Amino acid sequence: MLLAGGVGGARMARGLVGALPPDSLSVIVNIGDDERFHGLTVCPDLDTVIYTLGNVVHAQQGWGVAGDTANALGMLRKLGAADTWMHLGDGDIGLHLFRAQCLAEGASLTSITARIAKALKVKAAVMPASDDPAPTLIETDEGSQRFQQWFVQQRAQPAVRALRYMTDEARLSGAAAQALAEADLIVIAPSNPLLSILPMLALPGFRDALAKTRAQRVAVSPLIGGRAIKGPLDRMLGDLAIGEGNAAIATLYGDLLDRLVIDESDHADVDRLKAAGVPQVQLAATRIGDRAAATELARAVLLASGVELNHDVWRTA
Ligand code: FO1
Repeated sequence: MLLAGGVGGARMARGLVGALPPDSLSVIVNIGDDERFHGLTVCPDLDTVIYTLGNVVHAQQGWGVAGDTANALGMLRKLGAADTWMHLGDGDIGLHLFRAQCLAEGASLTSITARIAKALKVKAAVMPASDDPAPTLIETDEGSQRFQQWFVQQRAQPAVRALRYMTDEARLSGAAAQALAEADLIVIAPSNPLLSILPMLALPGFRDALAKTRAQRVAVSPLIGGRAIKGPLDRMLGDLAIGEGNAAIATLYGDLLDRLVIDESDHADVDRLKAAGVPQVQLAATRIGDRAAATELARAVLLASGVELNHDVWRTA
């Protein structure tokens, strides 16, 4: 079972699918980035995980559909539509039209996501953390921004003064609660904790489910040498005075972890992390450069957890 958001989360999911019997993996995905564009509900983290596991993702970008055209977006721009800074390809819009139709018919985001994953030949169970909208708002000196407005339109430049997880009206979905209760191992992907993981932990019932589960709970740090591999995390930690490096990650996850996986180049952090209360610290190669690296990292995490590996994959690689 994986908790994921963003491109780092999708790549970790792909690594786990390479190391496990695919139908033994559930991926609970952040919905705090979800936003409406042109009347359609866009779920970037769900779609990025599904496109990645369905092997159709635009690999260099990490999101969107490989080889996608942008004719619809071109027409929207010609018509002077708002928010065309969010690059939505034609194939991607096809998926958003399908999701909008299903939502209009009263289907839950969980059931729609399962249908999309099946249609795109994704074997892992991919599910939203909640069926209810729970947007993440970014407070900057210019006021409160929707996530994509800050992340994409403003390229995450404005300093973050606070984050608001609008989760009061939302609930942990039944499917996600069940997956958390039944898991043997819960891996928190090397996603941005502030933008992809904490929005899920803020959902009523999520932290409680993580505290009560019998599963081992392992997080992979998204930082190497205190630097984010991708995205604004290290700058945000500074803006929000949360600390830096792996110690800041341990602080953010608090007592929800049984083990923190950090990059082998950060071996000097081990004693300090244990002194700060992290029960176990594992060293691994956490840079997910390509599919092989993602599978290698997944195997290292699974082996340390004593989880039965998918040996024929093991032999072939
Ligand atoms: N990221 C960008 O930097 N620019 C974009 O225009 C953009 C469009 C987009 C469309 C659909 C989608 O699923 C993701 C998209 N992303 C884009 C990535 C997205 O903003 C991020 O992946 C997440 O929201 C944060 O991880």
